[in-house]
Amino acid sequence: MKLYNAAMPAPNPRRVRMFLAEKGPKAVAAVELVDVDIMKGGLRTPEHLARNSVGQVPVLELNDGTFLSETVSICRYLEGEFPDPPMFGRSPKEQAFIDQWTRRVELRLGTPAGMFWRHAHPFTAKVVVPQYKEFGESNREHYNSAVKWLDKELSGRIFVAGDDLTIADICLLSLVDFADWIGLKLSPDAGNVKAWHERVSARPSASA
Ligand SMILES: N[C@@H](CCC(=O)N[C@@H](CS)C(=O)NCC(=O)O)C(=O)O
Repeated sequence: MKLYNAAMPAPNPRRVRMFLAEKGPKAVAAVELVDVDIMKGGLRTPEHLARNSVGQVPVLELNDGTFLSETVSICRYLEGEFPDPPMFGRSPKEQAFIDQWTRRVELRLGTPAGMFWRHAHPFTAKVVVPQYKEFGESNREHYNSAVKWLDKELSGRIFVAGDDLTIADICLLSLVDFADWIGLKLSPDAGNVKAWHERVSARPSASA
């Protein structure tokens, strides 16, 4: 398999690399990384658009030549190929709760961070035309209140969806780090989120 990838700070390919690292060396070895240079227009080439018509990374090329996009969908496929350790849950109940948390991370925190990035950050000004700066900036507050909500939820919990690291933690780590990089810092009073962040960042997979 091949993973069309982009280096840090791109948050989504990082999720797949981290997922593979958590699955272990056999999974890592099964996927060749092919870097696509976002800054040099690599996502807009006919070759890449044929892999993913949306023009984004990551894309996983399966061994039969099929292209699969969307980070969580890619990880779900890899979960089937490399079931241990399970990161999408075992029982229907575990699976549903992990799905709930993954969606909450993406929707409640990812949406305001994404809107801030697209509409308030100078880096995207050339590609997001027009940028609605006031709207973009308004997402800082939405992100902060989502972090505040998450901080309460994480009280007494080791990982986002319970006692084991799951896809929800991987999504949250890459999101919090990317948000930090674009200027959305964790509030100093988000103690539970910070403790969780230290715990997950300390894993070797965090630097994959
Ligand atoms: N929903 C997609 C989002 C992928 C995404 O936004 N990838 C970024 C890199 S981290 C990208 O390709 N951005 C370029 C663009 O959207 O033009 C997923 O989960 O894979």
